[in-house]
Amino acid sequence: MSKVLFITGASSGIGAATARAAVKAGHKVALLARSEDKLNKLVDELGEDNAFALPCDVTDVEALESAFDAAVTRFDQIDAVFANAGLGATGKGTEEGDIDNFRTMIDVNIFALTVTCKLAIPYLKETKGHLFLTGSRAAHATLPGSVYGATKWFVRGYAENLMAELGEHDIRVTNVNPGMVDTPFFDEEKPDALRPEDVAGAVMFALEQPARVSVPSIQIYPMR
Ligand code: NJP
Repeated sequence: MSKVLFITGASSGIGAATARAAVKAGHKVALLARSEDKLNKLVDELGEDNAFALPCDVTDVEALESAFDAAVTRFDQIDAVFANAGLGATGKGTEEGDIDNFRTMIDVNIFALTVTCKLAIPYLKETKGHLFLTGSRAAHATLPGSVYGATKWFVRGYAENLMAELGEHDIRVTNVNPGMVDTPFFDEEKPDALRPEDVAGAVMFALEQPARVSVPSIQIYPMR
């Protein structure tokens, strides 16, 4: 059955790969990110019947609300929301880290993700839908002084709390925890890392499970 996915962080990396995998599987996608040009290119690639670009900064609550409205106006419903936008792995700890970077990571990885999940709930209640949150292997490790890692520990704990809240509405929650993935998240290529398509494949696996099956957490790591 065709589903409608609302994907943040869809202009590149894991979000764009998930959009491609979803459309290939016969689903429709609403695509959010700030880079309008990249979203428009992806819509051209995926087809206007299947994909809808919603350029916005996810830290802007009103813009996010409008994006949900526009997605439902366009596709009638939302079956899955992928709160995936995120950034910030500098490898630096708290002493060496940059304060503006701390603020951006907290704004996007924590605040915007939380608002995305909150705004998703009424739509997912209607469809008994599926909420995905992108966490990280960094939430299954201790990285000295890492604020980025700590934002992903938030995602891990928050996903568990959401599962406890949303289960009674038959909304499934999946926390996606990739190891290193070769995406624009890093300035340089990572040849031994996962490819974004690998993570997209894991997301699609969880999405396509029958309603009786919950996949609370995905851990997907490179072999090396
Ligand atoms: O990275 P990238 P990934 N408003 O840079 C968007 C996590 N993760 O796919 O706005 C709206 O290709 C940005 O779009 P734009 C990671 O923490 C990764 O690897 O146009 N959108 C782009 O589409 C993150 O949560 C690795 O710049 C905003 C997207 O976010 C998720 O995977 C490992 C935005 C980032 O895509 C996707 O990252 C891991 C804003 N304010 C977890 N700010 C890894 N790559 O190794 C950013 O464990 N975006």
